[in-house]
Amino acid sequence: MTAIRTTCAYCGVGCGIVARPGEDRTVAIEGDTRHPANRGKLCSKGTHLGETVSLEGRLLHPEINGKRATWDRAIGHVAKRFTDTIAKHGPDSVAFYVSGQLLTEDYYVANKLMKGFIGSANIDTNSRLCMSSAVAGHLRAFGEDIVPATYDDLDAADLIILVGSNTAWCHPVVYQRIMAARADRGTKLVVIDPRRTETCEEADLHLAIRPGTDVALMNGLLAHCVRAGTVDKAYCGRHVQVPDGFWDAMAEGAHDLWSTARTCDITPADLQRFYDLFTANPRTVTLFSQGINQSVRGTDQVNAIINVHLATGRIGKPGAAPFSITGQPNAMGGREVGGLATTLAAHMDFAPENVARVGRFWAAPNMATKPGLKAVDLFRNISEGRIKALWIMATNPAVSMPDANAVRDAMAACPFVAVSDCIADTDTSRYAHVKLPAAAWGEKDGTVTNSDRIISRQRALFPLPAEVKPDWWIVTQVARAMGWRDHFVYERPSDIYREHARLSAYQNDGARLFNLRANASISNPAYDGMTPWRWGGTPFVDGQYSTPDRKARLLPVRQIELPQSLSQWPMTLNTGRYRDQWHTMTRTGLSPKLSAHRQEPLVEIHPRDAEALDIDDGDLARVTTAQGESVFRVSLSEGQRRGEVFTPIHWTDRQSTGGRTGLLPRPNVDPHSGQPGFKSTPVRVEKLSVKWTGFLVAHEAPETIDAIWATRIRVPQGWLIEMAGEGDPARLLAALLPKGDRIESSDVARGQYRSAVLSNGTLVAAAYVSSTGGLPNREWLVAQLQAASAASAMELLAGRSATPQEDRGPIVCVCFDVGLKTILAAIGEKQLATVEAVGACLSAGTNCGSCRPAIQRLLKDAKEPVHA
Ligand SMILES: Nc1nc2c(c(=O)[nH]1)N[C@H]1C(S)=C(S)[C@@H](COP(=O)(O)OP(=O)(O)OC[C@H]3O[C@@H](n4cnc5c(=O)[nH]c(N)nc54)[C@H](O)[C@@H]3O)O[C@H]1N2
Ligand SMILES: Nc1nc2c(c(=O)[nH]1)N[C@H]1C(S)=C(S)[C@@H](COP(=O)(O)OP(=O)(O)OC[C@H]3O[C@@H](n4cnc5c(=O)[nH]c(N)nc54)[C@H](O)[C@@H]3O)O[C@H]1N2
Ligand code: SF4
Ligand SMILES: [Mo]
Repeated sequence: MTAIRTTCAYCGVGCGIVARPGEDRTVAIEGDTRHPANRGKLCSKGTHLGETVSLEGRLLHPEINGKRATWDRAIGHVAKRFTDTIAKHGPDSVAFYVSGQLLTEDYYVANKLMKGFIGSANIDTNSRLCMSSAVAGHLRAFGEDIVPATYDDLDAADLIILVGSNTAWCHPVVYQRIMAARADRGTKLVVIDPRRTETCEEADLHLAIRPGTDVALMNGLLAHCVRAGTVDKAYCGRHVQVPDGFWDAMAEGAHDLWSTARTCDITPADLQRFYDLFTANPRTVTLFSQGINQSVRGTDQVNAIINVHLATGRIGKPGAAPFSITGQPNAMGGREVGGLATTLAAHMDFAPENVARVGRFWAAPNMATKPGLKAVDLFRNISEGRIKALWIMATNPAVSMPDANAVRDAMAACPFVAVSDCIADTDTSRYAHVKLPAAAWGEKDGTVTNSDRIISRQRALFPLPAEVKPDWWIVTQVARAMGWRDHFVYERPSDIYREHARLSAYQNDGARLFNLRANASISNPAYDGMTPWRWGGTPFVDGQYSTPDRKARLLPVRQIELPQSLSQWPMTLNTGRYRDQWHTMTRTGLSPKLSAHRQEPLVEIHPRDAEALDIDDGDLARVTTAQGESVFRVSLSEGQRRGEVFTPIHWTDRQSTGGRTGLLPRPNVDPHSGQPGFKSTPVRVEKLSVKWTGFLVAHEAPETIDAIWATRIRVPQGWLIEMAGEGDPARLLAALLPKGDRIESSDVARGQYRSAVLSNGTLVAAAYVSSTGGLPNREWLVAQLQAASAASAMELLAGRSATPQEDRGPIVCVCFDVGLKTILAAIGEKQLATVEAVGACLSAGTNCGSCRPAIQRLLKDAKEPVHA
């Protein structure tokens, strides 16, 4: 097996992978020890990439109106619909909605087609939902969208502040790097998050602030710095433009310790500890993510953080920087090509000289001269009929946009929708008139830029299957068919990369730090052999910023009054991610290993709030907002603040009739960035009473289930489907199970119905329904799907083996299949006191390490058993 060096498909950490493809699209995955982003480490998602590269569910041929079509026809059709629409209604009547999961080369040609040739800037990206507030904050403070930090700063820092980031789950390899720095040099760690996430397990201090009060917290910190003499006046004098009255505002009473603590709803003692840590450790990195960006105050929150770093001179020095960490594998590459509707290309905006410059470089006939519509406005314009043709690439807005029902209505009303995706059936592709089969990870070839500006190659491991084509090819073919034949002549990704590098260097006198001059004439072999490299060096090391006067800007930002909760919507909905699922589950959902960590979409709620609502752990609850409603399984959690609930973003119509978070958030956006405030929507939670609950394990999932609620996940060789409903359980089971040798038992008095189907002596499917609770353990039954010969009828109907089996509990370590109960038992029996000791005993946590914070939590729980 030849080793191919490539980059992980998922998050913005950008881990290097050594992949060894085998027969039949199998692949062995290892962390690349030579890649500077991960130095050989991978998290659970990267480790299990091999389980997601089969052709299951793939879109393999172009389709027009649900029928297979040739590429010629599909491309001709898309080109004609766009050309006709533009001819009739002008260039702003069409739009692209693209993604941080495209490669830089794909992204570059899509942006060029829209902004230089179609002549509109109506190309926005899912990065609008992700880090556009960080982009807007950087532009305001630095004059350019530069992330002035690298992972090396995490190694050099004495204090790391994680704000609105569940790093342990969402950027696990960065989290492990922080843990390593702590072990090596005692780096202090502060986590600022209204929830107690696993990221808090190792922190010196967790500030569970009232959501939406980050500006107050950062302003309070800055006011403290003024009082404590921590402000670097010399740095401010030389390198920062301070608006009139800025320091006077900092001296206001609202920023004293007590007022700040009250606004943020934390104790003054904790706040003082935070201040003291900050004052004592000039080498500070403040890493932030969606808890900051995804807010209607997102841009101000970003600037509140940057203000503190600028004022104290903690920027452009080793171990000192504000660090906006990116989510998607190529979110940063998208910013570089200018993929947002509000940027033009290569870190240039729509200033007339930039439009002229890019127009010259592209020899473009129809340059866009002004910013286009941001994602939420873009879909609104579709629903209002102003945009009549839409092309979606590598994103699933029917799930991931706020108020997703409205987005679905918009797509349904849009006269023409093309969707490029690698998966055949997604919630979004159901609205497509044309489906274009795109290459997936493992087939793609090009570059990505990670959170710390490292450009890495993604390399193909497998040949393109069936009629699948890379995104850059699809876009350029459409561009050529629209008449721009000579402007989109690319034979391979390196042709595009060279052009992108040349544009970044074109008439760039240093005003733009983004400059890939070194690669402007890179040869094809050099591109093929490219090793990861970082552009931009250490930005701002000389205190020179990308503004006209070369000074950074302090921005006066104020904490706004938070709205009172309404009686109709008494609680607040916070949304986010699970450790082992990626967004809308089109890929991680294929992996049984990754599906073991959380088997259902949960609504997490504080036990006292649940009590008041008469809701118990494990109940079903209806979660309702002004936008929509969905049903979740309840999980009581003391890590949740009172008045707040949390739901995961991952489940879609494809996996579930409930747990549909995307339907719930309101489409309110930040005024500067247009980023939606996904982290706070007024909400109501009610218990959902059902007649019965149950589950099904089966090799094949049934098409329909007559239940109020049904949600499915992948298990080895089949599916596990959880259900709840009102109808007649006996009828349900009859309809649910496939044909074959059926065994059943029912106890009408106790409301227990059980049924299993066998074929050739092996289990095909089994279903268990109860109206009094008390369902058998899923794990043993899931294992029966893989058994070479079925257990006895008695065992199958009982749902357990005649010989007692260990109940492992929910899986914590997916690499070694170690369950929660096994870990707790070992901790108790063998008196284990550290994560290392648990690893030595059970192997848990010793491979990818993603579960180490969870093991830490269990160790603490074992020590303080009262702590639920
Ligand atoms: N496992 C996994 N990893 C991923 C992804 C995935 O889907 N799955 N997606 C990737 C992508 S695209 C992204 S953008 C990143 C996102 O990575 P993160 O931003 O770390 O993830 P989230 O879970 O969206 O939210 C982070 C935290 O913000 C907190 N928060 C909510 N409101 C506030 C507030 O007012 N103030 C503060 N300080 N915090 C608040 C939430 O409680 C939550 O714990 O993850 C990337 N990595
Ligand atoms: N409520 C709530 N909503 C959120 C968030 C939140 O925290 N809360 N977070 C937001 C954020 S930060 C993000 S980044 C978005 C993510 O939301 P989406 O971008 O909608 O999520 P994905 O599931 O990653 O969708 C990617 C799609 O592209 C396909 N795909 C994968 N690779 C390729 C490729 O190479 N080419 C093509 N053509 N297709 C490909 C996948 O099959 C999938 O259908 O969600 C946002 N929505
Ligand atoms: S941290 Fe995990 S998901 Fe992110 S790039 Fe690395 S291996 Fe992939
Ligand atoms: Mo994201």
